[in-house]
Amino acid sequence: LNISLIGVPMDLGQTRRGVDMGPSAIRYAGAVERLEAMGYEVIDEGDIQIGVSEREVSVDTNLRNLSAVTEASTKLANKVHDVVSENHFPLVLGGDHSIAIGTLAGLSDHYENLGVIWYDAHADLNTGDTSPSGNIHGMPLAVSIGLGHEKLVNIRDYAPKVKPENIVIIGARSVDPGERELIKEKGIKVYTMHEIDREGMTKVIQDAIIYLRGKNVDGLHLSLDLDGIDPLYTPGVGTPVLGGITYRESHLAMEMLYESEMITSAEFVEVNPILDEKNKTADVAVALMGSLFGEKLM
Ligand code: DIR
Ligand code: MN
Ligand code: MN
Ligand code: MN
Repeated sequence: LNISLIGVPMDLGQTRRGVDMGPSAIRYAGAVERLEAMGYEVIDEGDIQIGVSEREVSVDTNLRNLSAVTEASTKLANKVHDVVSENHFPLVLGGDHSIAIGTLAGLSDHYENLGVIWYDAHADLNTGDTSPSGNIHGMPLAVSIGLGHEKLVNIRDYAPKVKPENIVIIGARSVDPGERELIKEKGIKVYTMHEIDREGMTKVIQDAIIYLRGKNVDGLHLSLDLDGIDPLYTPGVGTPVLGGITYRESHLAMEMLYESEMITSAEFVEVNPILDEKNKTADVAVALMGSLFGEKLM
């Protein structure tokens, strides 16, 4: 298996600076070396070029930096599409979570029925109407099911990218009222921290795999927001929320996903080295990549 690493130094989907250095931080933490040591061929495709921040919110939308995010998402979508066409595994490094709009737009037309695991403290299901912040990093999952600004929804000229019933959210503990409505309305599968505490991560991942197999997904994307993990382990994120998934539970989750042989693409997002302690968060991202790609002690 060849792995194509794609960096996306995007920070325009939210308002804290520094997350654009995420791809560098993850490379510095040894992502390429870690995967090569496991026998994979790794092609570092470099970084997607990101435009500049629009200082004013435009008149027709409350979405911040809509043009720049649309442009970057389109470039990323095209890159991801090319990489999958070559039969490489796309491994996308963020950057804020708005980049998932591009990743999913590039992935989904390769599949009849793409599944998505959204590992996150948040649901990222806001639209311009429900967003409390105007930050596009809180919207990528809504965009991918066809809801939100048409510029984002129609990237690569098709929509929706993903069916709501093919999505599984894991680790949610900060969900906005409009997002809660949408989860109910669309019947989106969510394992909150409550289920993880109560049933354990083993059961949660087993159930998620059974659920997605039942939907006959023919590809499975892992979108891992480092704020899904407790800030004790990953402090270098823009919107930390206490009470998150532990380091060990996350390794277990990645190991079980590897064993499922279902994962066909992944992204690691929201690593912000300015807010971090000695690159701890990028180190965790790389360690989790190890488990996701089958690293074993014995
Ligand atoms: C919040 C925060 N729900 C928003 N979202 C974040 O702005 O829409 N997503 N941080 O990862
Ligand atoms: Mn090749
Ligand atoms: Mn997120
Ligand atoms: Mn989040």
